[in-house]
Amino acid sequence: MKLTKMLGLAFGIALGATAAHAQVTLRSADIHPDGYPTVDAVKYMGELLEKSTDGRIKIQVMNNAVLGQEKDTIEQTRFGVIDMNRVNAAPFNNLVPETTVLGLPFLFRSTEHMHKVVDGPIGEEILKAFEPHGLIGLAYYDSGARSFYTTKKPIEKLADLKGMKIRVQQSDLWIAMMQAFGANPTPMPMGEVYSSLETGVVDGAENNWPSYESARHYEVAKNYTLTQHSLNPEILVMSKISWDKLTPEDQKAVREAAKESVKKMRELWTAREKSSEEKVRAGGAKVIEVDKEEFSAAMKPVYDKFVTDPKQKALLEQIQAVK
Ligand code: GTR
Repeated sequence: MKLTKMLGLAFGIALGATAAHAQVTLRSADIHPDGYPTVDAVKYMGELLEKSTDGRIKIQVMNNAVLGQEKDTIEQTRFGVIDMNRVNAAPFNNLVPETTVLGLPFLFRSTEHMHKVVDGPIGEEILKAFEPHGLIGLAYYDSGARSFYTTKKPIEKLADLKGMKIRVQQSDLWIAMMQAFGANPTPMPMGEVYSSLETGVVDGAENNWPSYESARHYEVAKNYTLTQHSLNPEILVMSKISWDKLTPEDQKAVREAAKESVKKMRELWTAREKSSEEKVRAGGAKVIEVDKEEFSAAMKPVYDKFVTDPKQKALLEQIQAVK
């Protein structure tokens, strides 16, 4: 985006928010299409917020990546050009290292375990870590389990990944994880994955059922291997610049609406995981079961590399101790 346009947009928001009781429309980015649970959850949050602020604060969800791919929208959110952003934890890893622990392979024992962690003090601590980087962490949304999918050779055992070009999210953790699996990681934004699979730039990628389905990756990569290697959640953030323009009461209303939308998101997610799985199976995806132990056993180097300082070690131990 051109600088003049960026400034214009930022200035527009500033003007709207200066006068007391001014109308504020918070623009929220998402790469996913209409009807994707994250998109609908933020829309729902907007409805709640509009009600609780007597119509003063609205949210405009700008999905389908109209504001750009995730790495770029994160930067724009830090600069206050975009007010809110719903992004997976992975693209935040390099900026906010505290988020890295959430994506560690085979960390969470179940969705319930992940919920307990993000809903509790550990989750709060990680959300707070966004602030020095110009972002306010508002909430965690579900993202299910990520599994591999490939265009040609199916992954039936760990050795099948050897040398395969696998697309990963733009995060050092994810690059290291693919290397530990024996694959050749190719970081790129989600928007480039379909054509990269189609043209053979990569041999495969990995994602949850809903993204595999909604981005139509199953059309070009039909072998879906249930490794379920990470339950990395989605994170909803707000620009600190936009946040600072709100009164403390309105900030509270934003936080409450965000937290409230989590319940809705979880319902939407459970339903969508099921319908997406059905759709891709009906669409010809071949689903492969594997011995997850074998994949998990290869992950020690990832933990050794990313859980290094005492703070991270403590965080990891706390997460593992959550029953
Ligand atoms: C999806 C996630 C997106 C994005 C995408 C990806 O599951 O919802 O935010 O991170 O994965 O792989 O790039």
